[in-house]
Amino acid sequence: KANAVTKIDRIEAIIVDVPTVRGHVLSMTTMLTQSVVLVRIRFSDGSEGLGEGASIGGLSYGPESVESVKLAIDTYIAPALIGMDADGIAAASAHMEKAVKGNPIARAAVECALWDGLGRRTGLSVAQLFGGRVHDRLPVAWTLASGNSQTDIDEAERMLDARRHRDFKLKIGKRGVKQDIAHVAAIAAAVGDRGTIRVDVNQAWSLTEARYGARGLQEIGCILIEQPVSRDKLTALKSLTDGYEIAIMADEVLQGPADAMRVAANRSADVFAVKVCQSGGLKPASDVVAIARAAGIDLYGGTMLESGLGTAAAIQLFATVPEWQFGTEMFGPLLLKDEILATPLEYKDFSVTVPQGPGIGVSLDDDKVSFYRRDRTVTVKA
Ligand code: MUC
Ligand code: MG
Repeated sequence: KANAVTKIDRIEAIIVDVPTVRGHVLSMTTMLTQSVVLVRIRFSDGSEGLGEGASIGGLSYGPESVESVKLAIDTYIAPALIGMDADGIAAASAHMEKAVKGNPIARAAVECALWDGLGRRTGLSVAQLFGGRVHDRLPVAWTLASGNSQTDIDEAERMLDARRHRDFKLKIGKRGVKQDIAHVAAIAAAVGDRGTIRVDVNQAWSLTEARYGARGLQEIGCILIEQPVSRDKLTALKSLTDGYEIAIMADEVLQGPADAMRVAANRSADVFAVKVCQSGGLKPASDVVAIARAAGIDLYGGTMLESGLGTAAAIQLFATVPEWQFGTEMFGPLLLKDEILATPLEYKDFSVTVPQGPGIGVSLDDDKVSFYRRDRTVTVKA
């Protein structure tokens, strides 16, 4: 039938656990493994779409975990979407928002898979579906978070030598502010003019600590502080933004366009960390970008430490945005000990190449997925 509508037939959500290359020490937890949810949608014409939802450190980073993401998809999102028009992403997203409040990471994983499916069916990349790329490559920062200053300096040297990264984000907030400033100062002095230094506090500071931290960090040449205070403390965030030269970036506070509007309305931050998962999908993330651009807020392409799949999806969208004043941190797959894409993303010359090809432009290595899936069945020979 020429005009038969392609429908959403089946939505599968798989939790995979992949060890990290080293312990990733954050203010709230230390990650030894990254867990993500891979989503595969099968459509009635035989086509497929892939998406990914990730968070960081179980429930220590934010209100969703991979377990809650899988539950929301299996129990609420899949039944609501099965049978809907595969190409009607706006309708499916509206339906999903009606069926599931909050849970942006779960919604994002499914929405990404719908865009991937549409791209594969039409032969267009997700970047093309979002207006076309304006970049072939994007700059990629690296996070130094071994928990030890000298180990971090050695790691930074290796990244500079390999021309893999020159912008470094340091995870702080676990130790006292004074110790943290000394740690950042040591790394900043070692890196010198070869790169830039930023920090992510992951909400750990009170306003008083943050004031002391902002003053100290700007004096040693650190260029940005990410989410210094709790995501509930918008007034505190604004007072830091207004009070210091160092750029203040919003991360955890941005759970989609409505939060972006709230932060932009009072100009409570200088920069948005745009995260596809945290925003609720590619389209809402593009709305967050639009709000920032309209408000004169700078942009940074953020990650939830997705594997190559979710990272590639975000790269497709980020490639359509003219200016990322603070670059991106699309290094997720490089923090993982093993690659689950059939062909890894290309990292060189301090940047990542935007994948070519329809949809998100990547495919999974099915053997790796079988190996790392949490519910894998191991067959033992008798
Ligand atoms: C975060 O809070 O931004 C992003 C990079 C990284 O190392 O951790 C994440 C989480
Ligand atoms: Mg952050």
